[in-house]
Amino acid sequence: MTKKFYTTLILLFFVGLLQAQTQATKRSTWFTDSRFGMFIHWGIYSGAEGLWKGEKLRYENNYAEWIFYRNSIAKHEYVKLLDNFKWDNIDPEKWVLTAKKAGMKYIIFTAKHHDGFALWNSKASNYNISNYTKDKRDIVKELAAACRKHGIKLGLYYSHWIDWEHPSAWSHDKEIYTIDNQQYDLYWQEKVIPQVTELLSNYGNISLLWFDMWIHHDKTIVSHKQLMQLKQLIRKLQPDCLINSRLGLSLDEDSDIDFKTLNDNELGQKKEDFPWQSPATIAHSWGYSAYENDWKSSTSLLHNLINNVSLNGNMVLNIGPRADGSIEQESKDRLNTIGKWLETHGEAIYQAQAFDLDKNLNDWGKITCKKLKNGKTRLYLHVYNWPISGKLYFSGVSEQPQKAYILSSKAKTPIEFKHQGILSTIDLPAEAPNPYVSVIVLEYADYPESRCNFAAINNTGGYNLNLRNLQHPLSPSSIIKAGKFGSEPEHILIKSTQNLEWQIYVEKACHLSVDASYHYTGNKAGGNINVFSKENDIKQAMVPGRQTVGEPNMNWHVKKFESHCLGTLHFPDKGFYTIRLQMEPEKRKTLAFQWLWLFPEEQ
Ligand code: FHN
Repeated sequence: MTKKFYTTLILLFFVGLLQAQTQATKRSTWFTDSRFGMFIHWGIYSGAEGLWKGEKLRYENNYAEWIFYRNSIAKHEYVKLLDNFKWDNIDPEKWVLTAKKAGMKYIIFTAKHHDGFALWNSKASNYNISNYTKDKRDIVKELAAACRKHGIKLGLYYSHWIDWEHPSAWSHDKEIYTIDNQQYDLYWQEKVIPQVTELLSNYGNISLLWFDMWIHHDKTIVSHKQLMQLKQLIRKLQPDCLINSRLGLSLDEDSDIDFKTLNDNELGQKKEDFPWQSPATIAHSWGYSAYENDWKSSTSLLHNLINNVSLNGNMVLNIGPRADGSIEQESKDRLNTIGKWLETHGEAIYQAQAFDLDKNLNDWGKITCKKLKNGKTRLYLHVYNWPISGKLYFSGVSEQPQKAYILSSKAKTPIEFKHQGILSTIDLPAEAPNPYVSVIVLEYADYPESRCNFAAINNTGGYNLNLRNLQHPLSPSSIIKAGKFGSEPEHILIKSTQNLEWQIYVEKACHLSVDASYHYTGNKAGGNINVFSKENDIKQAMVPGRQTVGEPNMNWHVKKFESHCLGTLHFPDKGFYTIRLQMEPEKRKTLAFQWLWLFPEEQ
C-alpha cells in the first residue's frame, strides 16, 4: 500500500509538472515566434532628462530613470517635473507606430517603475498620472487602445520589489534603515496586489507582465509566499498573461514562469530550449537622458538580435521618449534601419529557431533555422562578414542543399554552390546585397543532421585550430584567459610533453602549410613542437620568445606570441583528418601555446 501510494504520488507530481510545462509552452508561443519587441521607459523621470537642479545624475554608472533615488529628490518636488511635459504632443499611438515600423511585435511599457508612480488611473494609489494631469490622462489605457488598433501585443512593466514612494516598500536605503517582511507586506497588500488587479482587469488583454527583481527572492525582503500570491492572482485574472523570471522565481524552481529575462544588455551565450529574452538599450539609460553618448550602431543591434534568435532567444529593445513624447533621432534612425532590414529579412527572424551547430563554428556570422510545413528545412546564413574571396564556406551539414538563394532577392534566383562531405561552398556576388547583414538561404529536403566537434574552414579559407575547437576539450581552468586589454591572448602553459588534437575536413587532396603561435621561455632554440596527420609529420625546435609592450608608456611588458612557420602537411584525399600537436618543452622551460593555422599552399 505504501509503495503504491508513493508511486502514485510521484506519478501525479510528474504529470502535474508536464501539464504546467505544456501550458507554459502554449502560452508563450506568440512570444517565441515574435522574437523582437519594444521596451518603453517613460515616466516622471523623463522630465528630468538626467539633470536635477543643475546637477547631473549622481551615480554616473546608473540610469536616468533612477534620478529620484540617486539625487535624493523629495516627492513633492519630483512631481513638479510633470510641469515640463507637453501633454498635447504626447500620443502613445505614435510609439506603437514606431514599434510596428521597426518590425517589433510587442511593447512592454513601464506602467509603474521604481519611482512608484502609476501611469494609469489607479484607485489603489493617488500617486498616479490621472491625478496629476488636467485631462486625467491614463497612458496605459491610451497605449492599450493603440496596440489593439495596430495589432501589437501589450506587456506591462510593474516594479513590484522596489517602490521609492510607498513608505514600507523596498528601496535600497532599506539596507540601512531596515524593515521586516510584515511591514513590507503592508505595501504588498495595499499597493502591489490591488494595482496588478487593476492592470489585469481594466485594460483588456495584457500579453505579459514584466517584473524587475534582478536578484532571487531569498536574498531580499520579498517572501516566496508573496510572490506566489501575485502569481496566482495573475493566473486567475488573465491565465494567458506571460510572467518573466524577474518576478523573483527562476524557471528551474517554477515551471509556471514563462520566460527567463537575462541581465540588462546581456546577450545569449548558448542555445536554450526554454523561452528567454535580453532586455537591451540603444545607448546606456532606459529613461531619457540628455547626456547619452554610447549609441550602439544599427549593425551591432542587428547582430545582437540575430545572435539571440540563433540561440532560441528574444530581444526587447528600449526607447526612452522625452517629456513631449518624442523619440530622439539617434533611436529613430536605428529603429528605422532595423525595420527596413526586417521587411526583407523577417523570414529569418520571426518564428525562426536555433540550428544545432556550435554558435562559433562558422566564423562569418550566425545561423537561424525554420522547419517548413512541407517537411523541408531552411537554414538562414546571416553573413556579417561578406567574404572578399566571393566564396562562403559553410561547414557542419552532410546533406546537400536543394537550393541556395539570397533572401532579399525578390525572384529568389538560385545561386551556385558545390557540396562535398560536410562543406557547402557558395559562390557569392562581389558586393554584399545588404549593407548591414546579408542572408543566404539554404533549403534542404528535410531536417539536415549536423556534425559537431571539429574545426571548420574559416572565412579566409584556412583553419584556426585553437583551444576552443579541440576534439577533446580542455578543462576551462587550464586555459589562461586573455590578459588585460587582450594584449596577451588566451593560451595554455605547457611544462612537460602534451598532446592536443583537432579534426578538420578537407574537400579535396591538398597541401596545407602549418604555422603555430606560441611563446617559449628558453633563451635558445630547444624542445620540440611536432605536428602529425595521417600521412606525414613535422618536427621543429621551439624558438625562444621575446617580450612586447602591453600598453605603451606604462612600463608594462608581456609575453610576445609570434607565429612560426612549422612546415607543410599533405592530405592525399578529401575527408576528415586528425591533426595532432605534440609539444615537448625542455626541462624547466615553459611553452605558452595559442593556436595552429593551416592554410592552403599556393599551387
Ligand atoms: O533598475 C532597473 C532599470 O531602471 C531598468 O528598468 C532595467 C530594465 O531591465 N531594470 C532594472 C535594472 O536591471
